[in-house]
Amino acid sequence: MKPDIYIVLAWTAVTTVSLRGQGYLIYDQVSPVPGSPPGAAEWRIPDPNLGSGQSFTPSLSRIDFIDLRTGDYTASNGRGGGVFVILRSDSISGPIIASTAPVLMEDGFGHGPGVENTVSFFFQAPVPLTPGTTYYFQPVVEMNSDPWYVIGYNSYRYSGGTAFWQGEAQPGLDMWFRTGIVIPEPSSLALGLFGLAALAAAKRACADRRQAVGAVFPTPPESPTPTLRRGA
Ligand SMILES: [Ca+2]
Repeated sequence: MKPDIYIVLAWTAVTTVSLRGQGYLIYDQVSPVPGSPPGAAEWRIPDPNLGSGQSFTPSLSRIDFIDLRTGDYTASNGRGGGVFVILRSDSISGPIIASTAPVLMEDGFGHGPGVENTVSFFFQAPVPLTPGTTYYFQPVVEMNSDPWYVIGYNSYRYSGGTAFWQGEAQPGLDMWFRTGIVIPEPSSLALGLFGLAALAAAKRACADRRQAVGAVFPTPPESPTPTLRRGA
């Protein structure tokens, strides 16, 4: 049982990087390698052929959300935007298998250097995927929305897919994205039961370390100087 605990803890430490209100986010596919510079490629959404997006190849059998770096393409015009992400199978124009809830953003959101623009798009229900199969996502703006941008770069070297522009693959270019799942936060009852189980396991381990009756104890080293005995 102990090795299993170590495996779970190690796995959690590697892949769980943030805590959400209702649970832990576990990332599956992440396009930028650590230390990548900020994205310098920009996709205008929508593009003329509604063909902007990115392919990816999941390793998990489910997806709950996609993170993008996105923002208002035209700031200070009094118009914000509503953006959502659709998920397709087979190709960038293949069947739509799921869609996220729209995220509404105000005029000027994410506009300007250094302004926070990472946005999480959550699917309305967990979407089952086949690990190792390539899927395609597309950011979409709602009707009457201001155009929006999505950031990417040509140095992410994401090996599970590539960006698309007007329906055409853009080898070497990737949108900045993260896909992942949400693990619900354990309930108080579950935490309490886990605590009791951990306490019982600790007691068992402690009992195992006690010396058995009749065990041979190592003798202490001889004292280098004679000890005075009381009354001698
Ligand atoms: Ca605007």
